[in-house]
Amino acid sequence: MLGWFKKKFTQPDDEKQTAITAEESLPDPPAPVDAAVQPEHGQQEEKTVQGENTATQGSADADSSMFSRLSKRLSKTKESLVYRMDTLFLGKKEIDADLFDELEEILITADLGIATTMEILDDARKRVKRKELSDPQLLKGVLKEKIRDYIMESDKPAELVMPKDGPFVIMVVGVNGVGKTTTIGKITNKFKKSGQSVLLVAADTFRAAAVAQLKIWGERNQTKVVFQKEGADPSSVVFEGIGKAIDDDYDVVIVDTAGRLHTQVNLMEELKKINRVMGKRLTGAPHEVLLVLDATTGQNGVSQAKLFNDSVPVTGLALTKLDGTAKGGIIANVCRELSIPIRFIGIGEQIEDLRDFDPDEFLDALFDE
Ligand SMILES: Nc1nc2c(ncn2[C@@H]2O[C@H](COP(=O)(O)OP(=O)(O)O)[C@@H](O)[C@H]2O)c(=O)[nH]1
Ligand SMILES: [Mg+2]
Repeated sequence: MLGWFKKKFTQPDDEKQTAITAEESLPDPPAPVDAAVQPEHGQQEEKTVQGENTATQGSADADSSMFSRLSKRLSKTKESLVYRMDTLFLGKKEIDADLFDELEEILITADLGIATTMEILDDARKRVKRKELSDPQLLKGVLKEKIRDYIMESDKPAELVMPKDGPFVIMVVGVNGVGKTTTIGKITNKFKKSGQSVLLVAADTFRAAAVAQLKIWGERNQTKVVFQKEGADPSSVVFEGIGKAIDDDYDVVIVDTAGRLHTQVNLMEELKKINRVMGKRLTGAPHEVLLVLDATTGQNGVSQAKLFNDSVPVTGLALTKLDGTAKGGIIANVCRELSIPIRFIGIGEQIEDLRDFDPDEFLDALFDE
C-alpha cells in the first residue's frame, strides 16, 4: 500500500520521480480552499509550481518537513491517545488492574473500538502474566506494535495494474460530506504531477452545487470535467465520460458519485447500476472503487464501509479529516474490521493535504515525542 500512487504512476526517469516527492513537500498553502466560495485558483496554481522548484533542492529537508506537518496535523489524536497515556504512566512503577482500566478508557475514547481495545489489552495482560512486560512505559510500544499489526494485516499487496489499453477508471463513493469531491481534487493533482492526464466525471447529478464544486476542482487542476444537467441519470454521465476518455486517450478517469445514504436501498441500487454501466462501456472498469470515510464519524464509518461493500466491491479507502479529530484511533479499527487497504489519508482542506498512507510514517508521527 505504501506508495501505491508512486509505484503505480511514477515515470521511469528520475526527474519525474523527484517532481512527485516535491509535490508533497510544498510550503503551507496560501488560502483556504472552500470550493464553493473561493474562485481564485489561478493564484494557487502558480504557487504550486514555484513550490515544486524549490522543493527539489533538498529532499531530506522536504521529508522532515512533511513528517512534522503530518505530526502536527495529527495533534488532536496525539493528545487524546499518546499524551494521555504518558500522563497515565507517569510515575507508575507497575502494571496493575487500575492501570488497565484507565488505559481501556483512553483507547475507547480515541475510537479504537471496543473489540479492538479488548484484543489489545488481552494481549498486553498475557504478556504481563508471562512476565514479558512489567514496565508501564513499555505499554505504549506494545500498543503501537499492535496497531501496526492490524494495519499490516489489511495491507494486501494490492498491486493495481494500469490497463494495457484505455483509461484507468476510479469510482469514488461514500456518504454525503465525507470529502469525496475534495479528495478527488487532491488525487487529480497527484496524477497530474506524475504526468497523467485526468478526466473528471460529475456523476453526482442530484445537486447543481455538486457539479459546480467538481468543476472548480477541475479548473484548479486544469482538468476537463464531463457533466450533464442537474437531475440527469448518473449512469448516462458515466457512459459519456468513459467514452470521451477512450476517444481522447486519457490516462485516468475519476468519477464523483452522489453522497447517497447507505441506508437507502434505491440509492445503493443506483451505485450498482453505475458500476455495471462502467464495465459495459469499458471491460474491467472500474479498476478501483475508492470509498471515502470521514475519520470524525468514528465507528459509524466501519458500518458504512460494510454496507457500501455489499453493493459495490470496495478496493481501497481514503480516510479524511484526520486533522480534525481526536479519534484517529479509528484507523486501527478500520483495518481490523475491513480488510481493505487504506490508500490515502486526508489531513486538511488544501490541495496538498492528501497523503499516500504509509503505516510506519503514520504511527511514527502519531507516537512521535
Ligand atoms: N479538515 C479537513 N476537511 C476536509 C478534508 N477532506 C474534506 N474536507 C472538508 O469536508 C467538507 C466536505 O467535503 P466534500 O468534498 O464536499 O464532501 P462530499 O460530499 O463527500 O463530496 C468540505 O468542507 C471539505 O473541505 C480533510 O482531510 N480535512
Ligand atoms: Mg461531493
